Amino acid sequence: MNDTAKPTAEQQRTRTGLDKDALKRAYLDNLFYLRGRFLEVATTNDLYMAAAYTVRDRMLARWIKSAQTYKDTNARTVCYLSAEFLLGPHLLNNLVNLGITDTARAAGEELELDFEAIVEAEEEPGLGNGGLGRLAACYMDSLATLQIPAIGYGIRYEFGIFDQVIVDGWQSERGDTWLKSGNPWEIPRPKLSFPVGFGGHTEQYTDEHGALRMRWLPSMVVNGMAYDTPIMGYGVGNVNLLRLWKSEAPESFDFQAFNVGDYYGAVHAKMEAETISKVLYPNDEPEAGKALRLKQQYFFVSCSLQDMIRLELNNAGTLAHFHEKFAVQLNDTHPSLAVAELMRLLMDEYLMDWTRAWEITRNACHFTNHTLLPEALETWSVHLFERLLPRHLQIIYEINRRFLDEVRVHFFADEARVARMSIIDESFGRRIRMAHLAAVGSKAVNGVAALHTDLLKSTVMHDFYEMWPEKFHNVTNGVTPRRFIAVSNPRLARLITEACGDDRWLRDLACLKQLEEQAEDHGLQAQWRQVKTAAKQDLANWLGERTGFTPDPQTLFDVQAKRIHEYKRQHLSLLHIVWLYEQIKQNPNVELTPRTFIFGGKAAPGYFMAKLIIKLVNAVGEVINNDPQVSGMLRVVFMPDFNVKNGQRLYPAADLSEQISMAGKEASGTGNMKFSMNGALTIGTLDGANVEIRDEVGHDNFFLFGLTAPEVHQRQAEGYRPWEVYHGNEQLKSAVDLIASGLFSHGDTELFRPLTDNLIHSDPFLVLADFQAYVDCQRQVDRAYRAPHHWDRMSILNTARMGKFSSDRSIQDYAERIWGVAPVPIEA
Ligand code: CJB
Repeated sequence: MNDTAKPTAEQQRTRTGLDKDALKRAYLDNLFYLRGRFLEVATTNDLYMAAAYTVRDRMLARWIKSAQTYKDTNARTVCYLSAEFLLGPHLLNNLVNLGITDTARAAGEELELDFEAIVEAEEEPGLGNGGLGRLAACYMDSLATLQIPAIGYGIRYEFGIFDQVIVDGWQSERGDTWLKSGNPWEIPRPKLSFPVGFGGHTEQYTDEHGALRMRWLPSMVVNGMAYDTPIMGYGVGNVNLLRLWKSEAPESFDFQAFNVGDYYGAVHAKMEAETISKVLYPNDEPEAGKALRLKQQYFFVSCSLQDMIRLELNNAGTLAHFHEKFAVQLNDTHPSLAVAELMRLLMDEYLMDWTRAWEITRNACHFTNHTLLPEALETWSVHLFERLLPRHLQIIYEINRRFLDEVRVHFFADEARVARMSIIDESFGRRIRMAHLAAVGSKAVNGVAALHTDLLKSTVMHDFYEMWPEKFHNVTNGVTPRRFIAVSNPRLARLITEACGDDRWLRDLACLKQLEEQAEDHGLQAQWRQVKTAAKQDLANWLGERTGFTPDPQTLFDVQAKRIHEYKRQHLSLLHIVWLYEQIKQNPNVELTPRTFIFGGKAAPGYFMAKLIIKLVNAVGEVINNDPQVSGMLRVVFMPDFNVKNGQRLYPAADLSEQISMAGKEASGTGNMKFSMNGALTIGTLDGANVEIRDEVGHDNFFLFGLTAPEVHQRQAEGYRPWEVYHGNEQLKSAVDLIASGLFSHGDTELFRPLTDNLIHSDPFLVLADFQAYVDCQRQVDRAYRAPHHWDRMSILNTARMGKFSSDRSIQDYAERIWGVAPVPIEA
């Protein structure tokens, strides 16, 4: 290496070349120098770590070049603030994005390594609960691929989402230990850390210009330390940054306390600081009131904004153009404290006046809403704020005071509306409505699918929409075809590339349209079916090893995989299964398409009904799978521990994708897109993005059933009486009764009572109301599957018409309509 300590081009080529020999050499080097091992004695983890370092090394030069170019060109940068990033395994994804999967495989073969076992050894970072966190990860992939300068900011949870194991049919949670064997993808930055205060009080003072100012004297300060992960774009030189914050005590020991003999107290303070980033809250829709969760939110928001301010001051020397430099996207309300924190930093730390600070804040922030569920709309008690964030409370009061004056003028003396729109909810104790704070403090507000945005505008944010119609946008969600086709379903990726003539579709998913012309081609259909059957066989083998039950790949694989929640209605599918079981028992010759029902998903640990639904799936499976009379016709299996990695096994193998939420409840859904891209047909309600998926793939290629959102609303407004539905439908009644009878619970008639009683007497998600329509629709599915050419054609058309649901399209929408950012290309 020369004096400037920068590797020459030649050194870099031999050190980080992409050819097979360079990969082999680097791999053995890394194994030796970073793991202290040679091939004969290396553990699987050593082999994986060496592979990860070898791949990471190949991203570093591009990463540095990206950062340097973004800085030199002073590029406008997206800052995606999210409490969750559900990344999934890195290794194979990075190989695909670097375009060296085949080379790496060949290098591995020459070294006599088991490539699949090495890929399999990676423990995924489960830093998210479900859709919202995975969406953030897809968006990071697309931002890099579209060459848009971006930083993802979040929390480096030591424990991510729990691992799910099934014990006696019940979900049991195990702590996630993703960091146990080390994380080769991150680079710790011990010197890059920021102080974050909590508690204490505020005081007024007069600055040197005679102006009255506020300062906050927190009673506790923690540090947030940066851990950086490179996010590689596909087929480009751009590598963006994911920066996650870990909380630490400012000093590992409080020496003063130590000196007076309070050793325990000193260590305790350190532990308390570290608690903040210790664990992800395992609810996919937030639960109210947990002080630690508010601390987590403030912690990562403050670190992230301080970091942006540092970057801008380094570059521009002033914060006057902060909002021109950064487009800050708030992923749901979890980071909405950014509005108050940016105001505080600009005014209290950088001595800006209110008007200027507000102008910057309102133009920097943008807000995405991801749910209309009332229980998920975050509020925090004023009391908690007083205790933890007294300065922010003052700022929020002032934002609200000014905002409500605007409301009064705009809606001329409509005090009822003022109360509805206020950031402070005065109705049940005083609470801060985080969605209102985010909406007031943002330049744009968006929903995540057309229907969801319409409902947002007509219900929970209606007043805001009336006041600022131009602020509201729809950006329909999307998913990355790199991870969800190329990485998860390489056979399908190869077939598509062959059929399309090239692999441009991976960068421009609309190219899949070319497949349409060949949808009737029996040659392609046969290959298509082979690919699907092979994926089903892989999944069957995996399930066999994990659950002891190996499904038959010749049966229709009917899959519902997502968080377990009553609004998603896994129990609607269960009622159908029980009904089918009865049909076969009563008439063994009944004409049915043999099916395997596969469920997957985690329940929030404190959500009793969701856990009971998991138990019911397993209980029904146990009885049905052991009944020789229905073998070959009906099977039910629960895939344990649904996460990104296991999802990648499911999407390619599904024939039918269940998207059966009560209309109006699922904001978008993204699993629906992953299944459909992989050629599964959807049975679904007109909810979330299903509406748009159906419009894209064609109404004939989608199995639609159930009440629409307005019909749901009407049914509920009229006074929905589920017991009337139950008594009015013989088949439905007998399915519910069979569950209650104890048949699936070894005679215990109490076990599933909470579920059956809830359905009969309350049924908040209209399961019973949609039952008959669902069963009828499933009959159509049955018939369609028995006509293989027809089915294959529909399957091909589903994939062919999924262009709209690439996250590249979503990011393009955000870039053009919301952020106003342009690509900064870095050559590969
Ligand atoms: N969502 O995963 C979450 N967590 C929340 O707290 C709120 C919403 C989901 O976000 C996804 C991404 O936008 C949506 O597709 C999904 O419908 C929604 O439930």
